[in-house]
Amino acid sequence: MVLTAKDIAGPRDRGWLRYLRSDTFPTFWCAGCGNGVIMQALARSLAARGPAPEQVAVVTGIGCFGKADDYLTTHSLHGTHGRALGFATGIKAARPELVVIALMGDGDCATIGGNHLIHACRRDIGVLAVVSNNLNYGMTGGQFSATTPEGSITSTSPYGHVEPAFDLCALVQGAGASFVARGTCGQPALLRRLFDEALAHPGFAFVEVMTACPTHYGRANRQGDAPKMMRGIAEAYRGKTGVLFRRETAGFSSKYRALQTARKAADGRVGETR
Ligand SMILES: Cc1ncc(C[n+]2csc(CCOP(=O)(O)OP(=O)(O)O)c2C)c(N)n1
Ligand code: SF4
Ligand SMILES: [Mg+2]
Repeated sequence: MVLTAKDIAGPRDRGWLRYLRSDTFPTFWCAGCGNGVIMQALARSLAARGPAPEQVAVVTGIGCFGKADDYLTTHSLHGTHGRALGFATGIKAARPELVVIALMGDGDCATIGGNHLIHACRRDIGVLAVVSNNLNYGMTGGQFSATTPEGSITSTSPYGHVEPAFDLCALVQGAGASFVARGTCGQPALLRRLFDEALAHPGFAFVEVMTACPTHYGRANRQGDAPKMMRGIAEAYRGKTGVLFRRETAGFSSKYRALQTARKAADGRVGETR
């Protein structure tokens, strides 16, 4: 039997289902993968904040989490690996009225995509960046990424990983992000609150979700089944979740529009918007 989104949602609070394309279910994700938890929390936040699906543009790169746009009724752009934030920046700059969300894996966002990440932070553009940090390249067979902890066993570090990992929240804060938060896939209510706050933020908002890839990282590092892994992740990040940094900002789009209006007024071109 193919489950519909309605079956999964349970009897209450179904407004968020309009963000999900249940005709495409079941998803590509393995049983126990944390990505579904993230997607559901995001759909609930969108429903609570109220933008219609057509006011939202979701951008993804390549990877397991990059499949998320297949399951959403929003606009979607499935880009190339590591470039989700580049595409998202272009969309937000051209259409600042849209809610623009980039959904990325740790490889997509911070390994091949690291350069786009730091510049999106510096630019402080009003994009919500969500990284599903499962500590490896899930889609291609569990290779190590820039967030794989030292000592981990992966398909490309069979003796234990020798490199240290990025702390993504510290990295993006240092690069200029004005909203930085961390949650885990074992805490959906926390995720929902973080997405609510991030969606209300006018500048670059970064939400890292520490999540479970039981198929590769979990199996290689003997972390047990998916529920055990999710509990373990929540425990490991106790005291390191929540909104970690926030500063007041107008965000790129407002600053750009204010400069443009002032310049046009000075040039006697009042009223022109382009
Ligand atoms: C330019 C380029 N390099 C490499 C690949 C192969 N590739 C596809 S997905 C992926 C890694 C995905 O890892 P991550 O972004 O962490 O997402 P996950 O699958 O773990 O959700 C790689 C290396 C590609 N598609 N394009
Ligand atoms: S390989 Fe890992 S990240 Fe990809 S769907 Fe399966 S559990 Fe999720
Ligand atoms: Mg990954």
